[in-house]
Amino acid sequence: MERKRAFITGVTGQDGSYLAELLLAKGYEVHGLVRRTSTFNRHNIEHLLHLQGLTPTDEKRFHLHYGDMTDMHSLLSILQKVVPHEIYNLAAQSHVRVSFDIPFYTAFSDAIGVLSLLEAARIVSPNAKIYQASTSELYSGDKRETPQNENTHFRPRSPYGVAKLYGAEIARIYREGYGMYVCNGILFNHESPRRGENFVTRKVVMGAIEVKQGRREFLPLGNLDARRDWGYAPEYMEAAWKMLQQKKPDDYVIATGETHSIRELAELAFHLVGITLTWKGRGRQERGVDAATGKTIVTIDPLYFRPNEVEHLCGDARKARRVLKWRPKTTFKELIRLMVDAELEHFEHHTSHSSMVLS
Ligand code: NAP
Ligand code: G4F
Repeated sequence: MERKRAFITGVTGQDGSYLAELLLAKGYEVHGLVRRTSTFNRHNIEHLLHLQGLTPTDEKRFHLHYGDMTDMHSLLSILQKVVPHEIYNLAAQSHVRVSFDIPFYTAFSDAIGVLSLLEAARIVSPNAKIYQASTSELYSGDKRETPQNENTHFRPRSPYGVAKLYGAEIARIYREGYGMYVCNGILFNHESPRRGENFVTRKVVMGAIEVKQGRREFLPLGNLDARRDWGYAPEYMEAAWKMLQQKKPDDYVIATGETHSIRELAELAFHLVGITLTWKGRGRQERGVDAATGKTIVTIDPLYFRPNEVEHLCGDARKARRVLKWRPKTTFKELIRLMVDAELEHFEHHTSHSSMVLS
């Protein structure tokens, strides 16, 4: 039987690397889109590249192709060459606060990029099943509208969210208009040791360890009261794959159904490294204090505030549970613990400081 071929955009990112791992384990031939960069940024997929070619007869099942979501010609020519059975569009400028700094670029890659890929697929690979990485940032985060599910109305609050809304809607339009197999995975926040260092879970985990080890005095954060529904990234990629194995394409919310504030996240991460965090003061003067020493170890820095905030996210993934037989396994506490453990192991081997200036 012919081997299944998958094309993954965003393969160097957190999700793309886990998805590549998953599909290779399932026997797929995997093709990933990579951007040309001056310094290599393939640390998330290095282990997969090293897995192959160990002997001259090794079959090569993981291939990388240069291209960019803002360059439709590159997408067209890769699809023409690969003719994939499945396409996973994970590439995006994925940082919400940064999208306020670079709204045009965010729109080109996260909105028009989706259109380019769909149009390229429609022309050269119309039978491919397509997964579009949609997001809980489509929702307003209004507390009165939680938990959010597939029927909750969309009202994005950032340039990122509105670019992703275009992506989600154009994906639906290609499904309904052209009969293409296109699914939106409306994924709530999902994290892992491979999470980018300027997303809050990884930043807090790294910061707590650095404070504990005396590498930094304090950790600057933004809005402590926002709430997120955090799951474990590899499990969410399993859900993405399942969406493309159904008879009919559809949209699915993927979430844990549990929500926690940034404040709770900080308390837990510091607790896991042996520090009891207590809070003093209010508003911008609020600070996190080490209960044992009285030292300030968390501060509020307006640099990390967003012009608009999605305050409250909590997903209702009952449809995915019913149709895809998917359910989250890793709890919030287990997730943060596994991130702390991975970071401690990493710190043992690397001694350099992290940089959190632009998080
Ligand atoms: P990530 O770690 O930031 O990875 C983003 C990937 O997209 C990277 O491989 C990046 O390449 C690539 N990329 C960015 N702009 C590109 C462009 N113009 N052309 C080609 N590639 C480009 O993101 P993630 O957390 O894995 O998320 C994967 C997808 O799911 C994203 O679309 C994100 O918006 C969406 N999503 C994520 C979450 C979450 O909680 N993680 C939740 C909902 C939706 P470089 O390595 O070259 O930068
Ligand atoms: O970790 P974050 O930057 O993730 P955010 O904005 O929720 O976006 C992530 O999840 C989305 C799914 O809902 C994805 F679509 C998106 O691509 C990305 O993966 O921030 C989480 C929360 C926010 O409310 C933010 O205001 O943490 C708050 N926060 C507080 N202090 C901070 C900080 N966020 C960051 N990045 N850095 C801080 O210092």
